[in-house]
Amino acid sequence: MSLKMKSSKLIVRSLNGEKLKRPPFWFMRQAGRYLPEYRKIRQKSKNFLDFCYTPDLAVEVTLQPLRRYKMDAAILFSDILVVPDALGQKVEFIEGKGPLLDPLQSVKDFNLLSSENFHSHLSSVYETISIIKREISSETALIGFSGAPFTLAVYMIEGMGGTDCTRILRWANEMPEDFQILIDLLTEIIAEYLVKQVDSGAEIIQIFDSWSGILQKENFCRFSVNPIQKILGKFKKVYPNIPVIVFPRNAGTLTKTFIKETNIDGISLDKSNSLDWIVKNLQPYITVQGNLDNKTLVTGGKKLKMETIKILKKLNNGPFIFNLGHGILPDTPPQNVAILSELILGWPDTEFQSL
Ligand code: 1CP
Repeated sequence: MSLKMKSSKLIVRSLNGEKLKRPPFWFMRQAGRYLPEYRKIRQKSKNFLDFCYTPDLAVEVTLQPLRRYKMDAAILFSDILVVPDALGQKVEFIEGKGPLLDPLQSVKDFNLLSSENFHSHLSSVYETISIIKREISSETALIGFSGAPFTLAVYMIEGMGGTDCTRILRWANEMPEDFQILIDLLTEIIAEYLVKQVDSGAEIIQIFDSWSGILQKENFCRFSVNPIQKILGKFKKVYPNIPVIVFPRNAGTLTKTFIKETNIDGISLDKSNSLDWIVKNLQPYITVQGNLDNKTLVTGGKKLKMETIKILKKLNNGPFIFNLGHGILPDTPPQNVAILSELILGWPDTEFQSL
């Protein structure tokens, strides 16, 4: 008998290697600022982390996109930076700017981190998961997630996103042993965090390695691929049948290394991977997820339809989950998300109707 979980949920079937008539779909950041109902409820909490830690609010915003668009999965509403917060690092979200952390300056600062209260700090996240699980339909899968060790380390050392990453690269290149201590600490706690999410009701896990693309091959293997494989090892010991998707953003051809060196079930791809390359190098071995340009979803119109159909034609000949190459942008018209969802839901009939 196959080790894989028997499930009727389309995304799980796809992650078990099945090719489906129309692909299952969900969108990164499907809950968020492009939705007026999100902006309204978001005002109830000035502090973004408080918002994430309030189950009533987090459940409500998780469900908002599903009421509009019939995605095949809900993704827990939270953020990757709850992990450093739960480890005791100071994390804030600045209105209109994004996350701001008290950056780790040297190996001495690792003493400030403690995993002692980690799970109690995140108990409201686990509660949110269990409520969502009760509220979604039996056809909808619930995705839990974490940032990968390297991507979390970027924020913990740089203090914010969007920097030139000189500090993190200096640590990785010039003090790899010190850096490894941080990566190991994160690897350990993330594996536990993911197990707890599944204990609470998550059915699929996605690991976001949004910054792994800045690493060259050797360090890419050492600080992105290896820690993720260690997480998989620990996680799959407890939950061998729960599929895990990894998103190594901007990793280009190094994406192949993940398939060779890890036992992940799905790979989430950004727009930098060409469709022909994906079909040839990845899809024979693994379920692929992606990769519509999120800017095309803002633009809409004929371009959105043509690009979507191009992806569907190329990638739906094997195991495939439709998604974007990166999260939905705040200025995306909600109507464009409706058009995209209808195109996918109606596939393959929509090919002929919409051009
Ligand atoms: O003011 C607001 O409303 C905050 C905007 C926002 C939202 C809606 C942030 C701040 N995080 C989120 C939710 C979020 N973040 C989810 C929820 C589920 C869903 O997808 O609907 C998820 C999965 C994330 C994951 C996340 N957060 C990542 C990984 C994916 C990616 O985008 O590459 C990263 C890097 C973050 C950090 C983060 N949190 C928020 C912002 C604006 C950022 C990015 C900052 C940067 O540019 O570096």
